Amino acid sequence: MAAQASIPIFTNLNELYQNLGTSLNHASVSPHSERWNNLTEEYVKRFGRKPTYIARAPGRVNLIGEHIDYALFGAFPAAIEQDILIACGPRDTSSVPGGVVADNLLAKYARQEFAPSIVPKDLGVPDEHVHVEGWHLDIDTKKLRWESYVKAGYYGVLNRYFTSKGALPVPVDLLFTGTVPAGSGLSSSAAMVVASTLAFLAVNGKLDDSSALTKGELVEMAMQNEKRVGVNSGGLDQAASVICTTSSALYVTFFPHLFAQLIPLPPGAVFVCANTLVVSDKVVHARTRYNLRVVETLVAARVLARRLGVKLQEEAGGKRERVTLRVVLGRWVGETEETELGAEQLKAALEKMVEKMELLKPDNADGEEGVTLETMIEWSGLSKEEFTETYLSWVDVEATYFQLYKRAKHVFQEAALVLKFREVCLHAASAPDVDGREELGALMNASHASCRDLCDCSCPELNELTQLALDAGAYGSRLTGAAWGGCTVSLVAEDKVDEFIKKVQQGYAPFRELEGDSLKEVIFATKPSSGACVYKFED
Ligand code: NG1
Repeated sequence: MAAQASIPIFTNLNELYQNLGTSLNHASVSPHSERWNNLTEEYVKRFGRKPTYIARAPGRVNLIGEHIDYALFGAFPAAIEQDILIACGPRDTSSVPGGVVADNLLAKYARQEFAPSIVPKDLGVPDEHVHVEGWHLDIDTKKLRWESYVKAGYYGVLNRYFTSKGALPVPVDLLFTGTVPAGSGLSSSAAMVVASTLAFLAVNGKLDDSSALTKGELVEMAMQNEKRVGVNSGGLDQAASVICTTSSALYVTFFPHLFAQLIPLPPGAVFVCANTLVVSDKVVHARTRYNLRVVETLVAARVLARRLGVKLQEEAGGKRERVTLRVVLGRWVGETEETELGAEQLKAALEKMVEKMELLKPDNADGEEGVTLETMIEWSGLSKEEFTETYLSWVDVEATYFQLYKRAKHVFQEAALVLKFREVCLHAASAPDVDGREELGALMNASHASCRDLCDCSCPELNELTQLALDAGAYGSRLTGAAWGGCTVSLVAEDKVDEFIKKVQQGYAPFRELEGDSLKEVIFATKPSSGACVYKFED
């Protein structure tokens, strides 16, 4: 299975470039070798010696399946060519153990220096048995700071490999460069966290032996790491950034555990990303947007379970189960460990469940089918204290009306669209006379409508750009990623890409004056790229 594979380590640059795949003409990346060489030369200038590794992690475009990964349903991303590269190497050993100097080729990201501090657990036992309670690195979860993603990547490595006092992390110099536009829904954050995690693993010698992490384990680690930045994300970005390959998209699910399947896309299908140029800052708006969606879907799951008569596991000590919509669905149709739902059964169960959504509608139509905090608590069957402890103590959210009905309906409908998308791709791959592009386009359009109307994560510019894309001949078009800005993704016939880009450029005012590289940066065709890897410099 794709998640069991090991993380590729290259010692030959030609092999590495081949693994990255070929760029389409429209892709906005400079030739691979130039970027990699330039990064290495800059590293030598800034740190006085060659790096020992370069870690690479790509961004991703999610083709379908938005805001459902944290409800543990599957999504369908593909890695893109745009990526984060980190040249790294140990600094001299007289430096603070584990200390980090992180520099960025982009001058607006100022150099950062930090070191983790150890919190010892038990000082009364001999040194080598002293276990480290944890590591501390200051991460400001209220502000967007580039080094937060570096620290997040470091945490997982520290907590997995440096838990006894005998072993200390080496001091490290890092130099970053990136082509994934920030705040654009193409997952620059996950690419930063995955690449940082890989860089710290590599420099500390944790990728070299047979016990090195698998791709799946790296995904799990990066998922935990990214939560430290203050966004309670699911795992789709990290999975795409780590597991994808050049020829396929990835069907990735999270229940009962991470499962990833590489799925070929139909021939002649090209996905074009167009950036609205509305920057959506996930961290700053987390309390009213992303994290609010996470809480709304979790509370919806509890209320739904109660109304459908689905059992919740409440522990004797008073701990309440924070059940997800995927788990409620499974229990509702009698799924057990032995009878895990296959794709067909899951699709049927989802369609049946969508019909039950009226159960989450309030009697009055205040707040567009939303409910106040008081009503939500009452519906949950918990006391105010229990509710706060279960749903609000670990996350900061704010709303006058909480939209349980709309969010749950979106999640179930969108999860079914993903399964249909996967089915069409598999069908097209097995029957060469089948052209699945019309069908895929229609599924993408349905997904955009659900994101816009039920998940409320679109914005006027995204709606305008998706409409322009359809008018310009796309089979389908939708927002991608967390949204409220960022990019659209459109399915376009390979031989129509240039014409399509021209039409969208003329239609979307912020693109009209752009040309050359500036235009390629905001609208570009992408082909699935390969996931994260490491280049090791040989002496
Ligand atoms: P982006 O587009 O990277 O902000 C976010 C989450 C995903 C997923 C999508 C919505 C992070 C790191 N990623 O993606 O897990 O929930 O939104 O489908 O927050």
